[in-house]
Amino acid sequence: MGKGMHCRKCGNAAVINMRQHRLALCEAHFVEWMRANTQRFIEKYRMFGPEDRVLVAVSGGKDSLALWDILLALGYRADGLYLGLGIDGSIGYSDESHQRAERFARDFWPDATLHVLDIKGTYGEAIPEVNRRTHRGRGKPCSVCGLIKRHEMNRIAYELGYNVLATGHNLDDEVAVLWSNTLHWQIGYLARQAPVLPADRPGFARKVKPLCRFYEREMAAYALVRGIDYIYDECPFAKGATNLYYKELLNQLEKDQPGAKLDFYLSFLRAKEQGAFTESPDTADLHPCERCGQPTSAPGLCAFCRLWVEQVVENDDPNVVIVEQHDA
Ligand code: Q46
Ligand code: ZN
Ligand code: ZN
Repeated sequence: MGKGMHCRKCGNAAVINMRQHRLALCEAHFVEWMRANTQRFIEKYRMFGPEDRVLVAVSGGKDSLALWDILLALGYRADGLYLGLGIDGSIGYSDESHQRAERFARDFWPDATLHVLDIKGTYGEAIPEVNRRTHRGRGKPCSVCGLIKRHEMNRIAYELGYNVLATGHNLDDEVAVLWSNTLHWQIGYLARQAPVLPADRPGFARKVKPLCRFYEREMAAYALVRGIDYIYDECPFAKGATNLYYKELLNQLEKDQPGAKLDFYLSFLRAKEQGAFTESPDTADLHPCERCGQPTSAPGLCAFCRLWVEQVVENDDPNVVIVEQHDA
C-alpha cells in the first residue's frame, strides 16, 4: 500500500494511496480524512444530526465496526445491534462474528451500548433451520435471512426508540447491486437504491448508508490502521453469490480505469436527482401486519410473521422479550 509514497498533508510515510482521488495519506491523516468525509456525506444526503438516535447494524465485519467507530468518534449518539443468526459453517461464523463485535465494543468504546439479539433464542430456530422448514431459500438461506434481518432491525429500532438505522454498505457493495439492477433494468429497485431511505411509516427508522462512497479497500485500511479485529471471512453462504462475481468484474474495470466505480455510482445518483427513476408504484396499499404491526402489502400477516406460523411455532407470542442488553 502506497510504498515510497508520502502523505500529501504532512510528508510522512503514506499508508494508503487512493488513485481515484490522487491522494496518499499517512495513518493519522487517513483516519482524519475518513471521518471528515463521513461527516460530509451525512450532511450532504441529510442522513441524521446530533439529536438523532442511531442504531448501527454491526455484523463483526470491517465495514460495520468501522462505521460504528467513525460515528462515535464524530460524537453521534450511536449504539450497536448484533443479530445472532446461528450460522456455523466450518469457521463458526456467527460465534466468531459475535465475539468480534463484543470485543470491539468493550475495548474501543466501553461506554457505548451493544444490543444483542439471538434469533434462535428468541424464536426457537436459527436461520438455516427456518430455511429448511419453509424451503423459501431453495438451499441457500439468504432470502429468509434478509427478510428476518430487515424485520428485526426495524422492530428493535422501533421498540427501543431509535429513529435512524445505519448499515455499513460500502461503495463496492452499492456498485455491485447497482450493476445487477441495471443489467436487469429493475426500475423499482433502482428507484429505491439510495444513501438514505425514508421510514416505511411514521415511527419507524430512516435507513442510512454513511459509507456508500468509500471503496472497500479504504474501509479495510481504516479497520487496519485503527487496529480493529474484525471477522475476515464472509458468511459461508455468501460464497458463489452473483454479487461476488459482479464485484470481481467491477474490480477489473476499476483496475483499468481508477475511479470507474465511484463515477458509476455518483452518475447514478445524479441521474436520479434529475428524475431518471421515479418511485415504484408498489408502495401503494401498505397496511399494518395483524401480528407485528409492521407495514406490509400482503393481506393479514407480513412475510416475516408468515415464516413463523407456516408450521407449528412454539414461540408464538409477539411480545417475547427480545433484546438482551450489554452495557459493555
Ligand atoms: S444473507 Fe446469506 Fe448474508 Fe444471511 S445467509 Fe449469510 S450470505 S448473512 S449478507
Ligand atoms: Zn500525514
Ligand atoms: Zn408481521
